[in-house]
Amino acid sequence: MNSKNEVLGSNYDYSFKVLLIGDSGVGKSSFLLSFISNSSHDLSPTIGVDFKIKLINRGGKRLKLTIWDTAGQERFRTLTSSYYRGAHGIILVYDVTRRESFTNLSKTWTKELDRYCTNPDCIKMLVANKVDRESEREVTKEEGMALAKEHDCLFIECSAKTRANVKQCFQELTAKNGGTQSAGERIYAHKEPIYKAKTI
Ligand SMILES: Nc1nc2c(ncn2[C@@H]2O[C@H](COP(=O)(O)OP(=O)(O)OP(=O)(O)O)[C@@H](O)[C@H]2O)c(=O)[nH]1
Ligand SMILES: [Mg+2]
Repeated sequence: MNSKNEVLGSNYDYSFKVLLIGDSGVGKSSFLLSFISNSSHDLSPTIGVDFKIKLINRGGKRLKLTIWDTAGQERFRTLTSSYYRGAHGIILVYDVTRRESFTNLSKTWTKELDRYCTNPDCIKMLVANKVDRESEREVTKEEGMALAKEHDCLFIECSAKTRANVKQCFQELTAKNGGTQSAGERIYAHKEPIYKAKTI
């Protein structure tokens, strides 16, 4: 049985709901595609909300990740707000080559998160995407780390295009007992994630 069928057959121990948020065009869908299918190609803006499932191994347990990919466009904001509920992990994405996508995190996205996220133990991860475009960078790594610290987020710099640090991002997010230092900057020592045990 392949992993897809295992998921469909509910062959997992825990489930973990992840939400991707951030401005339109920062690369949320590309990031997810890069994690799920090992590929990257140009995508159209997301309409509403999409989701993907991936089964990973964590400490000998099978963890089912359900990753919700929201549209960054403002016209979908009312719809996407309902998807924060019950999230175990939230990934806030910005584009290092577009400062506005970074300032909008403070202006909009962290406020949305505080308003709609119902899980006080939710793990937050700040993702600086498109680091492959280093010559066009507008936001430094230090600025990203400072914002992550301010909002109690983990922090990682990634590229959905080259797939650099994409897998590590999800490993960090779902790491139990503090996880590994690895490529991510562990800014803040989070409590152990509260996984939702499978109910039969
Ligand atoms: N160079 C580079 N381009 C990227 C990267 N990630 C995404 N892109 C490009 O950025 C554009 C927008 O990517 P999307 O993944 O559609 O962005 P999104 O955040 O899902 O946008 P919405 O669905 O509108 O919210 C596409 O042309 C991608 O190919 C990256 O890491 N590096
Ligand atoms: Mg998208």
